[in-house]
Amino acid sequence: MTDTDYRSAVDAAAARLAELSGVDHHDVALVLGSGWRSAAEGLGETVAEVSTSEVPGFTVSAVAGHAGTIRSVRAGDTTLLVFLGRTHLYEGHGVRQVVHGVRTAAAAGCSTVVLTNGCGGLRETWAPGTPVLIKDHINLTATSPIEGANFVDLTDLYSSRLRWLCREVDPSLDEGVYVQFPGPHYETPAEIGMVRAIGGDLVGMSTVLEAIAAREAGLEVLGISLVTNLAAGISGAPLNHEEVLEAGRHAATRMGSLLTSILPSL
Ligand code: 8IG
Repeated sequence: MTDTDYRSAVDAAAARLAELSGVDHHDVALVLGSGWRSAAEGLGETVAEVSTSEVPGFTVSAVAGHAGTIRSVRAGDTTLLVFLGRTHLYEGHGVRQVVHGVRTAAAAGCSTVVLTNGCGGLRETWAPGTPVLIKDHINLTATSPIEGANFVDLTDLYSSRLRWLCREVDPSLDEGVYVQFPGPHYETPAEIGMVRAIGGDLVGMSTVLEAIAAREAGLEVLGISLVTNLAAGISGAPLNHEEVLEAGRHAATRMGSLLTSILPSL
């Protein structure tokens, strides 16, 4: 891979995925973030499971709870490409690595991507385990996955059509603005005060760069956050990675049925 071309790496990844899975076209990509892993069970019939280490261009993750696996799943007439785990910006491998999965999904034929994450919530009514639809984002990473002078429009990035479909399935779903910080440290209470002031509702360390790359690749994007903790300074208690993972595990059943009911209508 040269400095100016990621295309060949993406095409190689999609070709290898087709070869390993025996499925040459996928329809919908699903990226499962922290706490979403068990939501992958029951989505459909797993046709193939490959490790990201077998597919060109993926970095191997070292964070607990973020193992890199890609599944090809048949759900009725839809073929899903399910990414269990993602590369985060804070791992330091660069933005291309962060968005390699989304670009590979587009090259594999996907026209829709569902980006999920675990995050901190700013509204006290969002108890740990509450899913929230992402309606927009604020990018505080100071970077972009777009290379070159491609002025990609981000209006309605988080498809209002797909959010509407979700709320038809589950009218109790709230919506919020997701703010991506680089991490890996959590925010200070003062930073959460800033997030509130600029209109953010959810804070996390993923999703935004992937959503931008997905839009550039022409995909329709659905973003769903799972609030696993109140953002720093809201409850007064310190944030703990194990608690965050535990809240996710508890909410997984609800997330699984949410995904199962919306995927057929995507
Ligand atoms: I899970 O409170 C999870 N990920 N930045 N802040 C940020 N990322 C998170 C948080 C949080 N909780």
